[in-house]
Parts: sequence; C-alpha cells; structure tokens
Amino acid sequence: MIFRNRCGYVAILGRPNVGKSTLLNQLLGFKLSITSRKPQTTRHQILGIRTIGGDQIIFVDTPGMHLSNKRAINRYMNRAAKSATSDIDLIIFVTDRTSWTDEDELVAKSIEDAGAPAILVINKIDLFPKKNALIPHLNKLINLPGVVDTVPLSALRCENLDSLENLILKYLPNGQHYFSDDQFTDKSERFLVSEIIREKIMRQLGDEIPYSAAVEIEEFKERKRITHISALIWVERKGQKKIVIGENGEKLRTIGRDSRLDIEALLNCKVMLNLWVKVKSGWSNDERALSSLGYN
Ligand SMILES: Nc1nc2c(ncn2[C@@H]2O[C@H](COP(=O)(O)OP(=O)(O)O)[C@@H](O)[C@H]2O)c(=O)[nH]1
Ligand SMILES: [Mg+2]
Repeated sequence: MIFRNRCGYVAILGRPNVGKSTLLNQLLGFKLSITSRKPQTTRHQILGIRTIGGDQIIFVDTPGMHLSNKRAINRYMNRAAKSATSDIDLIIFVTDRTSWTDEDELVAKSIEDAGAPAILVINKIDLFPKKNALIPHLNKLINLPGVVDTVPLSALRCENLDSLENLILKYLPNGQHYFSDDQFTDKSERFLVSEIIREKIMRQLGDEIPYSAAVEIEEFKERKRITHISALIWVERKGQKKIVIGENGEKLRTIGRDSRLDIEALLNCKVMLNLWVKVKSGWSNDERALSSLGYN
C-alpha cells in the first residue's frame, strides 16, 4: 500500500448559476451546499472536506462572482468569492457549455491573479446534443492563463466526474491533512440548517423574494430525542411577508415541510421545525444588519 498523504485547498470558482454547488455536492457524495435555478443562491464561502485514504481535498465553494456591486450583500458575496482565491492550491473554474460572458472574463482575470493552477470545467454537457462542437471551444479555453487542463462534464448527471477527480489528485500537493478524517465541513449544524431553509425559500418563491430573504436560527435544542428548531425568515417588506406565508399559510407550510425532511436527513434525527416571518427593511443593504445575520 502506498501512502501519499496529499492535502490541499481547491477553490470552485465561476459566475453565478454555472453549477458550482451542484458539482461540489457530487464530488463530496452528499448535499452540503444549497443549489437552485436562481443565480446567487450561494452567499457564503463554505468548505467541503473529502478524505480518501491518504488524500484530503478541501473544497471551497464560493458565491458566483458577478458584476453588480450595488448592494452591500452583493459586495459581501464578491468579497467572499474573491477571498477564496488566496492561499489556494488548485482552482476548479466552472463554465457553462459554450457560452462565454463578461462575468466569465472577470473570473478568468481573478484566476490569473491568484496564480494557482486551474482545471477548467465545462459543465452541463447533458444539455449539449453535439459533443464534437465542444472541441474548438475547449481548445480556445486551454490557452487561458493559469488553465492547465479542461474537462467537459455534467455535474447533475454525474457524467465524467471521475476524470475531474483524477485530475484534482494529480495537482494536489503533498502534505499533512489539515482536518481530522471525519470532519466534512467547517460550518456548524446551525448554519447548514439555516441554509436548507433558505434553499426551500429560493425554490418555492418567485423571482423577487429570494434575494430579499435571510434566515436566522433562534432555537436549536435537543429534547427527548427530538431536535427543536425555531427559525426567523427575514424579508424586506410587508408585501413580501404575505407572499412567503402564502394563502392560508400554504407556502410557509411547504417550505417548512421540505426543510424539515432535509434537516432530518442531515442531523439523522426527528425534527420539530417552527418558522416565523419578520420584516427588517433594507437588511440586504445594511452592513450592520448583514453582520448580525452572519454575513461577516
Ligand atoms: N442540466 C444540468 N443542469 C445543471 C448541471 N449542474 C447544475 N445544474 C443546474 O444549474 C442550476 C444552478 O446550479 P448551482 O449548483 O446552484 O449553481 P452555482 O450558482 O454555480 O452554485 C441548478 O438548477 C442546477 O440543478 C448539469 O450538469 N446539467
Ligand atoms: Mg452555488
């Protein structure tokens, strides 16, 4: 048996909605980071740790880098994405099929600045009928500064993920493990629970609300083998509160039920979940409110 003892930080970068969090969850083999069809689902930097024998890969999921810097929350997300490129051993640069936008260009620039080698992933190839048409695009991207390899894959359908994993191990530096072998993230259960609830809000509600919602865990206690959780959903306006609650409380019940099922799977125990909706006007553009909601 050969013990190689490789260990390193691998940042997953890309513009919003290209499938970074989906890819992270598939590489880890469980759902750590929340995903949805809406851009900017991931707001925080989050570590996903995978230990395979002598090797430990520490993935860093990031909010997508985007051009809008208008609100404080957008600035927070861009900072979180940008800071993920310092002290990194390897970058996975995720792009979506053959489209190439100004935001991809922004990511490419920050990769050049970061100085770590980057594996370029072309995601969502399941949506691409003619795979041959990818070749000229691949050939173009391999010449980007910092890019050392390219892999077309489908994160959602688990196509070609093993090629990516082999490449990651190829570029992972030798070194002692930073985390114990049974640790899978740097985040608390409380944080992961609040993220699950936010995911259900993102998935259940129309376009306007998700960007205006934040979740705060008020109570998290185990009593008689049942974990009791109370959470506040903060929105910015009264009208939004009505939408989140829905007719006769229907929406909030669905959000609560879907959340509870995922939380039970995460914590591996029975959960009683109480959700409340409150209005805190302008929280997404208020540095102090942001920091009290954990965005710091
Ligand atoms: N068809 C397809 N959809 C994908 C794939 N990977 C991710 N998605 C979808 O793309 C959307 C954005 O994914 P997410 O992981 O949240 O993107 P992120 O913003 O980059 O973290 C979600 O609706 C995913 O289900 C893929 O390989 N194929
Ligand atoms: Mg994400």
